[in-house]
Amino acid sequence: MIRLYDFSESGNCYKVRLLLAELDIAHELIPMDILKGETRSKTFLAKNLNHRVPVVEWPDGRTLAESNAILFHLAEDSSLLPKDPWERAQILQWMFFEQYSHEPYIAVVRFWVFSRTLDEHRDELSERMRQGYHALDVMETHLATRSFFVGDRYTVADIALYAYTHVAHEGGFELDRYPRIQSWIDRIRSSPKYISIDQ
Ligand SMILES: N[C@@H](CCC(=O)N[C@@H](CS)C(=O)NCC(=O)O)C(=O)O
Repeated sequence: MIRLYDFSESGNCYKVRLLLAELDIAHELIPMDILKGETRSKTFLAKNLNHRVPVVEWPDGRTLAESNAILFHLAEDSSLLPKDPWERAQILQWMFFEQYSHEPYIAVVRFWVFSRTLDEHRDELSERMRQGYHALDVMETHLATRSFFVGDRYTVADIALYAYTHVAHEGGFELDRYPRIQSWIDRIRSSPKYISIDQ
């Protein structure tokens, strides 16, 4: 059985938990407390030199880090990852967008709130919020003509973007401004095997 090294509040880890639930993949959860530096132990560094969760470990000892790489690998041969090369490239486009233009703003501000370190980051906050809103604007515009991000069906691109978007309000982002994103959130929540971030 595979193991998921996990931090429950992390959207990056939730992406993997959601995918595992959607695909009914048996797994063991290994909770890690990043606030206590547990991902910096020698044992964990042997699994991911970059000291971050999520990490998935296979029974033969192989490990894979980076949430979106994990989604891409675990979803192979499922309905969540199309076979078509053009659609796969579009999925990667949105996953890279998530990591470069979305997560560093929306997830990071939420983490500052969660870790009660907002005051230490006051000087960076308005720029992070501006860039986070830009990411939400891009998503809202893209969803004007489609129900999901790629190929008009639920894929790993949606899971990657959903994880931090649906909790963006926890960082102070006003999701009420984005009706199409809200409808897309509702569509993902209505998937029969959906689990919430705190489940
Ligand atoms: N790009 C990575 C980011 C992973 C990441 O930032 N993980 C955080 C929790 S959300 C972490 O483990 N931080 C612990 C640390 O920095 O020591 C991914 O998508 O998996």
